[in-house]
Amino acid sequence: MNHLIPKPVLLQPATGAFALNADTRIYVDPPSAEVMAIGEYLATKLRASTGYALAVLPKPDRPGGGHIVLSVTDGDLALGEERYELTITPDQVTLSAVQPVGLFRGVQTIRQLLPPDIERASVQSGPWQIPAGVIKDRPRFAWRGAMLDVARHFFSVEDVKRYIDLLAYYKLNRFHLHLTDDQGWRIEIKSWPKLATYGGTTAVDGAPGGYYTQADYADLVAYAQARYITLVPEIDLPGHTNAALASYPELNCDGKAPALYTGIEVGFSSLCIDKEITYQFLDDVIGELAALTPGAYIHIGGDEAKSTPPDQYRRFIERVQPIVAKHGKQVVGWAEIAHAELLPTSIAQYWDGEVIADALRQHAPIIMSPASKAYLDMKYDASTKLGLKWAGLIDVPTAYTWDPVTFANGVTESDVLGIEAPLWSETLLTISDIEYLAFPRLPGYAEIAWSPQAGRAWEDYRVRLAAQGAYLSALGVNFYRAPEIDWQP
Ligand code: TNX
Repeated sequence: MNHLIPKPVLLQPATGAFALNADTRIYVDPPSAEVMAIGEYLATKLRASTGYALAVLPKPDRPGGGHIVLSVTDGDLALGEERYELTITPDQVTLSAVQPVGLFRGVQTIRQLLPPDIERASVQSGPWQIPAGVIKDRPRFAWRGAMLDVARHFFSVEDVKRYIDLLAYYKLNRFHLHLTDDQGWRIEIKSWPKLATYGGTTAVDGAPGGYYTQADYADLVAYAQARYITLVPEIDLPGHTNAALASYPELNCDGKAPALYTGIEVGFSSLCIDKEITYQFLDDVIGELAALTPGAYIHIGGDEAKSTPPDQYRRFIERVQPIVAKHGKQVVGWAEIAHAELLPTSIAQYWDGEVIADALRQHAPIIMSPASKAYLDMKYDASTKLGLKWAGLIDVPTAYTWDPVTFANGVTESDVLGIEAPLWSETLLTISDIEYLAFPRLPGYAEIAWSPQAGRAWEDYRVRLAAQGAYLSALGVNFYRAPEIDWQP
């Protein structure tokens, strides 16, 4: 039981084990469509490797022994909507939660308590034992995120789904999709079609471009939603907009469209702040995106707007926020947005340097993504081929050993909404590249976001991470065998 990541709040091992067998059923209570779907999700994960039928059924009055029971029970939501309790005896596995989402998080714990072969795609020999004990668990932070940049390089719907699956496995609940940048616009906007059909054709260094149709995007949103992950789409503004400026000359102050861009410089592009059409454009783009996005948030970027004069930048951010609000969404932006007057609901995402003071002054909730700790695109060490190093080298201990609350001066626990690990894709071409930089650092971010700070220590974590290696292998993840970890075969 001692290899779980993220580490549960409370774990009491007992003697004996529950054994999954050909007669095991998954009983759900209540048998609503939502809870049945969670039962099916668990069954699907377990069927491939066990070969068992694992029927998902409404819980009968007398379930008898040998089964897994998932129940939503009454309880105070104020104590944590995602919390769950898992009791394993040789006779039964009982997972209960106050909300379906808690069951989904607890199901990930069940997966990790089974032997690593459980994650294989073909039938394995077992045996399939779950050690007896009790777990009571809930997350530290409400925002436990990962970001993927699909603008510098484009990734298929299938690749993105695989990444979402891996985030779900570590109990993350936000997936931030960086959809637009200088090198490519990746989401179909019906009222401004050339954004995707022209602005989406390029990527860094002449790699193939691409974009998500609105149907593709809706598919990703639903896929994340089925895993209790909120997709947070980002349209990066007012800088990082060369692909848009190249697609529509009227968005440029001089009325001339620049060429498409395939380099990796930042800070050279800006929307035209004093043209009204800019705001018509934003209303259309944000309107279409909001209509496709059930989650509460739209990320407006706001970073590195080095070609937008400061006064214009402030005016711009102050005009964009009400547009997002009008379409029923809450603003998230890189922490620079706090140089402007924020709406009371706007969230600031901290990434580097001095810019946190303005966010604190305005009492904006803060997502901590400090580049020197949480940037998945930084190299592990000087010999890492993929990735960048402007924020430093981030080995696995460095990625794990920080506290989001004490990291930046002046921040207190109540300021911090949570953390997010961004993965920028300048150097990444394939899902295998994504996996190599994300793993094994991502499980550490998941633990920082979920587990109480007081229970976290590197020496304990490194042993648990070593055990995770077998699970990552079984999942087929191309992870970096960090030298600080005694990986098990
Ligand atoms: C900075 S972090 C950026 C991105 C780059 C990244 C590369 C941030 C908000 N902006 O545009 O892709 O560095 O690490």
